[in-house]
Amino acid sequence: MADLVRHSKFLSLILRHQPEAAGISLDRQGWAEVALLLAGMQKAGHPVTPDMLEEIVRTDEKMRYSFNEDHTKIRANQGHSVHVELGLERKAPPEYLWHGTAERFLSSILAEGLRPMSRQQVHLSADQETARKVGQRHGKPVILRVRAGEMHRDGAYFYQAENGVWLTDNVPVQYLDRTE
Ligand code: HQG
Repeated sequence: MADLVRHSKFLSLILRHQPEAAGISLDRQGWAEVALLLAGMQKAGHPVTPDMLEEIVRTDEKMRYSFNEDHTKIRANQGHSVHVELGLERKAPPEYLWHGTAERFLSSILAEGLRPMSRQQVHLSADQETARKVGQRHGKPVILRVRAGEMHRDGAYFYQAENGVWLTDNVPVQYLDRTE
């Protein structure tokens, strides 16, 4: 099991940030060829069989990855730092979304709003519990409420990734409320 986690972290690196670490490239929509990916992972010290890859995708607790229909291609559902066009449809968000961050980022966020930082878009959670977990990854968590409905009515675009995570380009500070 520990092996699968190690391989999954490497997979995330390849499919979101650094495909060249497995000697492969992603297409414009972020897809990698499974056969090339597995060969590249093997060379990089991550021997993963097709069955193991299926298991990694199926059991991932955040649904980070998707296959295409015939499972010859795979991509990350969100979280990229490399430029990809996920082809998501714009979608009207719920009235409120949530962003979990750490206390130490707060003054900067309250000065300039939420920015994508190293990723392509700002990631927002549909519920507070998820936002708390996201925030905890960075330190003492702070949950911000995003007035997404209002932002959308004001003309901002929202997208929802395959795994339910909401995405938008940035969140100006006037749509943010600190909850705790
Ligand atoms: C913060 C994980 C200073 C932002 C999660 C966050 C998520 C600012 C950090 C997904 C800022 C970036 C994304 C500003 C934003 N000044 N700091 N103006 N604007 N920040 O990891 O949202 O496990 O890139 O609050 O579950 O934490 O990778 O983004 O704290 O879904 O699959 O800059 O990643 O999923 O951190 O997390 P991240 P995130 P995975």
